[in-house]
Amino acid sequence: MTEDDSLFTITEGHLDSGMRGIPVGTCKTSFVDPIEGVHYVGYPVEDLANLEEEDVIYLLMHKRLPTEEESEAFRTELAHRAMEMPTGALRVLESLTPGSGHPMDWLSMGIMALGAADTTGDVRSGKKENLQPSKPELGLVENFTHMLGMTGEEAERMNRVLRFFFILHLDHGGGNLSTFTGKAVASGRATVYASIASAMNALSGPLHGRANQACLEFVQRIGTDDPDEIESFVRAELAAKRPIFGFGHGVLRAEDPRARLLIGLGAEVCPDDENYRIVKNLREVVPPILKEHPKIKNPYPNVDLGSGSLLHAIGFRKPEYYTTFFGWARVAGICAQIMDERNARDGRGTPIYRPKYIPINQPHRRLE
Ligand code: NMX
Ligand code: MLT
Repeated sequence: MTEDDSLFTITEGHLDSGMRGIPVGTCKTSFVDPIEGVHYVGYPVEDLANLEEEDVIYLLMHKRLPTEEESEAFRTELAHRAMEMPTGALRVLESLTPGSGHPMDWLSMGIMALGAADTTGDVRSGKKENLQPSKPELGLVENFTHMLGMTGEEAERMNRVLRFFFILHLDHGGGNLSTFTGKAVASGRATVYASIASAMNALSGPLHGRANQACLEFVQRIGTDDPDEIESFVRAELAAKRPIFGFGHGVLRAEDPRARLLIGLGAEVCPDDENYRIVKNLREVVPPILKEHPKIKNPYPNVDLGSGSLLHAIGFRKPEYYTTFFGWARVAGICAQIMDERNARDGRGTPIYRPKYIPINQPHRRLE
């Protein structure tokens, strides 16, 4: 097939169908023949069912079965990688009340705790004792700043910026990665908790929600609002094949109105802030540079360009928390879309998501 081949014609009838049969990518590990069932890299599964499980994993990873030596080496490597649970991760699981939740919840939390232990050496402890008692009647944003102990003008400024940020991040269509992921998981009738946890994992990537953290770190690395120095920095990043955070979009082809609004708010609340001044100059300097690369479809700022500098200016000094603020807001949009999908088709709900992947490099094969 060539890039211009038409694979599928989408009609009205395909909409709200859980994307049934609509090709979205290619796959090298397996395909499902409508009659013969699943094939792993070309082999019908019945041919493989009596092999060692590690050899079949090897097949999926390397696209061929291992030799005897490769098989032995692979099993040794897997055994070597098996590790004791770090104590912090173990404590997370031990802290769960016996009998509460489903074992799948424990599995998910255990995996997340392992991931946290892997990046930080151990899981972090919270500081509950520093928080003011919750007053939900204050509303989402104000209760949050109240719990942090903010008062007076500082609280007012924080409330103003956070409320603005919150509203701008609530929803962004159905196809953004986190929303799509949340709805996909929900379509299997997983709980809303499980669906939202999956959505938040999707949001955590630097090309999606974590771009707000990455963008502020980027701004701090630039460290000057001198346009020539900003230009040299951006060109060096592009030469090193690194993304210019805060620019580009999968759908938008002009400056994101949310970027304009956030930068506009910055002019009110922190016009002299060093990071904010760098952001303003990035907004001017970067688009002409990105336009030199015709493959970049949208050279303009996205929502993440200015949000980190604002959060920093109002007192949130740890960029690694910024994506949690994005997620805090986006949960609402994702839940709303999940509810809509659950109510679709007279309450039967959208069917389970099951897009089609076109098999490549998987000729039919049989074991001798
Ligand atoms: N910096 C460097 N390269 C870029 C950028 C950018 N800002 N935007 C697009 N490209 C590249 C992209 O990597 C791709 O390269 P290749 O063909 O080598 O894979 C090429 O240009 C074409 O990409 P597009 O079709 O223009 O964009 P796509 O839809 O694939 O990606 C983003 C959209 C948002 C992932 C991409 O623009 C990007 O990586 N931006 C920087 C990260 C960022 O700010 N993300 C936040 C998006 C908003 N959000 O909150 O989710
Ligand atoms: C979002 O708000 O989710 C981002 O702009 C990404 C997107 O819409 O794809």
